[in-house]
Amino acid sequence: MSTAKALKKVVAAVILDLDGTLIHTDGILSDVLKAILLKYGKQWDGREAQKIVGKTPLEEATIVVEDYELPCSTDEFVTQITPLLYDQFCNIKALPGANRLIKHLSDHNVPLALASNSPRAYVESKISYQQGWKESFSVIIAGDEVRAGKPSPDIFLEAAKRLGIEPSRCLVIEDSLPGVTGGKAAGMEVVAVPSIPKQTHLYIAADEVISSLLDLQPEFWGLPPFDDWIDGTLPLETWHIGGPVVKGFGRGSKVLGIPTANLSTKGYSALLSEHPSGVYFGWARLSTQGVYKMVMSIGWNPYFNNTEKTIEPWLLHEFDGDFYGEELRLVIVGYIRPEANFTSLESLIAKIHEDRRIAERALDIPLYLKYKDDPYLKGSSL
Ligand code: ADP
Ligand code: RBF
Ligand code: MG
Repeated sequence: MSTAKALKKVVAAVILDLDGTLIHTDGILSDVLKAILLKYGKQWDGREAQKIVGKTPLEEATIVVEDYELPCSTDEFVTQITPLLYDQFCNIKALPGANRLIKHLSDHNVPLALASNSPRAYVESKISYQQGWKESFSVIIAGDEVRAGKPSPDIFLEAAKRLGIEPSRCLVIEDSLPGVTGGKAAGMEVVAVPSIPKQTHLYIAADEVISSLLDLQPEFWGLPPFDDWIDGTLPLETWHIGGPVVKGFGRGSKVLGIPTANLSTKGYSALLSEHPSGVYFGWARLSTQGVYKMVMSIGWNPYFNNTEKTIEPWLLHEFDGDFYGEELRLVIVGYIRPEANFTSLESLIAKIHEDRRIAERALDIPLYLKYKDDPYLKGSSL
């Protein structure tokens, strides 16, 4: 990103949290909880997700047993859930930007620690499925290796001690409130990457709040900057989404003069929860018409304060009319910026047009142009 904001502080080491920060543990955790609760005749409603982020497994179990009034002890619950979780660790995905961050810091020899509230055995198992991670951390410290887990500072202080670096020269990156609290209590700098939507206001203790690891600017902390941005864009591992075009909020063209062909979010909740909100771009295929450049936002559209996370692709082409019901397929190739709020509609519109210009130009670069031929856009059902 281009803006050269002031240096915040120079740090000498980075301490990373695991669940919710580097890996998308939520996905498997809610699946496993759903399955167990069903056995007790209860239905998991996802509301506890907020209460259990950043907690130790024992604390999580206590919350679930109490909330659902399960006829078992917390220990029994842990015994039941543990093998089911282990079975799923291989299915946990790295969050966008996690591999990039770990590789960048370790390539530049920045001392790196992993500090997780999860027990050591869980941590070892989870990271064994992520290529190159174990070797990148000079210190790994787990919740059962200190007297008290986060929000206590113990885990962070122990990580600093083992790294041989003063706590005040450590930068913590954390998604959860207990983690942010623990990092600050340890006297460290803390960047929060909230894994739960629309809770930014709760993270006031953090030194910076970003919406995903893609937005981290290591140079703010005196660390080597990323050098992978190209003309205002960050190349991503491509991903796909598609389906029939549905009615959206009915304000894209009307209020903004920018039509966005909405896809139904049904069936895509996992995909959407895995991808941070923000502005992305790529290629779009409309079944009857062809392949077009595309720029889109994913998220809650802070300016309109939506309650649902939606995907809003703007096809960069003038069409004669609407194409509701037609199949639309998208290949997402890169990232532009986080979602933002704006003080006026005009400034939101101006920003979206700037996104369009960035995407239009970038998609002519061979690196991105090649995905115009992605097999997904030529699917046989089209
Ligand atoms: P909605 O709120 O129903 O999504 P919009 O005002 O955002 O309505 O308009 C989106 C609709 O406009 C699309 O579903 C599509 O049928 C049509 N449309 C026409 N041109 C475009 C374009 N260039 N990009 C996206 N959608 C377009
Ligand atoms: N809405 C926001 O509130 N904040 C944004 O930063 C934002 N960025 C957008 C970027 C692009 C490229 C597009 C197509 C839309 C963006 N919107 C943003 C979403 C816009 O609010 C949405 O399309 C309308 O609300 C129509 O439903
Ligand atoms: Mg729309």
